[in-house]
Amino acid sequence: MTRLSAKTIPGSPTGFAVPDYDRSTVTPGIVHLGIGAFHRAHMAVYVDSLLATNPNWGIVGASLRRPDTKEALEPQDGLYTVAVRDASGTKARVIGSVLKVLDANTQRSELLDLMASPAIRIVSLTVTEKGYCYAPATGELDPNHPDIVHDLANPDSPRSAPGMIVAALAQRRAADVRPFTVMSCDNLPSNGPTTRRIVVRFAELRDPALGAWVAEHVAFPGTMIDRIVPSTTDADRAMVTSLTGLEDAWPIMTEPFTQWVIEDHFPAGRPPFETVGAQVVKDVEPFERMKLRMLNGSHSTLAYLGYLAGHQYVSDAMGDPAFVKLIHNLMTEEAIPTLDMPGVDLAGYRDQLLERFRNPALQHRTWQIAMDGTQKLPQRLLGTIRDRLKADQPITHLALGVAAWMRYVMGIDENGDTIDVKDPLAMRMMAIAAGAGDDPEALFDGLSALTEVFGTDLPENEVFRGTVIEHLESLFEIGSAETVAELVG
Ligand code: CS2
Repeated sequence: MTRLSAKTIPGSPTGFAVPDYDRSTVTPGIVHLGIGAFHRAHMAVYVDSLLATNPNWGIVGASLRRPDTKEALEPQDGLYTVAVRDASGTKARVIGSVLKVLDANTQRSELLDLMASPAIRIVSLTVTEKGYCYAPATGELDPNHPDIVHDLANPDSPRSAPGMIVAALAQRRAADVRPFTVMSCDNLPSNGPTTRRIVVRFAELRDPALGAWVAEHVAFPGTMIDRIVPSTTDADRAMVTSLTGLEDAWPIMTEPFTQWVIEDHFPAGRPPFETVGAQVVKDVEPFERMKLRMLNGSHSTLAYLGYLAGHQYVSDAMGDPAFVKLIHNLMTEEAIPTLDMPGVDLAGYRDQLLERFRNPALQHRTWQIAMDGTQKLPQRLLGTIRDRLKADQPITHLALGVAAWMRYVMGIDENGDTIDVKDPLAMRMMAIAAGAGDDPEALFDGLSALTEVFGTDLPENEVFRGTVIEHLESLFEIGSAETVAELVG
């Protein structure tokens, strides 16, 4: 089988799309840290659409942890296939915007030199929540995080995203080169201001004068990013080959829907993202909050309850009408009332989300979404819960999501089988769960004492405590599916 590459890609293929520009004329303008599946299904696709008219905005991607993306894409000259799937079929498109992938561990100075060069005007990132080395409850840099400790001791050979951004900014400052704009594309709360706080703090810890320079000169626009991207399987690889006739070591599976809302704050310049479907706005925060609380809050709730009920995929959980009703109610009764978005049809947004979650072709594993819950719960469920508690409003559905997470991180499913809990705090949580046994109160008290997740207010709140414990009792007694059915009754 022929491998996808610059040499083998057909000029005018049938049945799939290829770049509509001459890749040899494209030069890098963006460095992207964390070149995983999400970036390749989202921002890289928007950039691919604008390179024909804006060829100086190509992307160089960097992997911070593993070299696997580089290994897959290098023999393909950076080319890869995006397969857009729904019940009506699959559409394939080869994306050419990623010019090169660097492995930050072995090509660190090449990466930092590129980031320091004047041609790079944007450094964007999708390093997942935990890549920011922060305390999720407060959004502040964690100075005791092992990567931050390492990077402060070795500022010229950083391994964290904040360390790398600051190392490159320091080089630019020393060379009198205007700073790049830092654009987070992760699901953090207020991702622009949060990234700014973390990067400025790291720079201050390195050198107060550098911190002041970063605070004064570097822009951190916020973004709301949305596209569902399940991880790729071998069956997906075979399916893509059957569509294109070319072997692709790492194609990307996604849904037809895509959304990108960007705060217009790019003093170093930006490509005309609005010409390729992005919304460029003055204030992105309302959009972020809507998406995190409605989409991601429902997603995590479906993931924990769905996994416990034996559903492998989100679309399987959506096959149970009680689950559909649960997240419909969660959004309508508990999330939407906390949002202030005049002129936006939030009920329409909810219905579109329910439809997206039903997409049977996506095969999005509940286990995938369940990952890193400690980093996700604050912005997906706990912020909404706080707002509602302050207003004396019920939190029944949201609290079930939290209880299901607590039940899930015990690491044993309803059949007594082990759950592979992936989370930076997994070891601590296993120890807490082992100490608590099947006592819901002890489990709640142990897990809610993780102040970097719950803060100090929530564990002490009697309504929160009582509601979560009640749900936990039910999860222990009758299991997830029955608990959901009873609640929506
Ligand atoms: C998901 C998100 O894995 C997860 O936690 O909730 O990745 C979700 O699919 C995206 O945010 C959709 O835009």
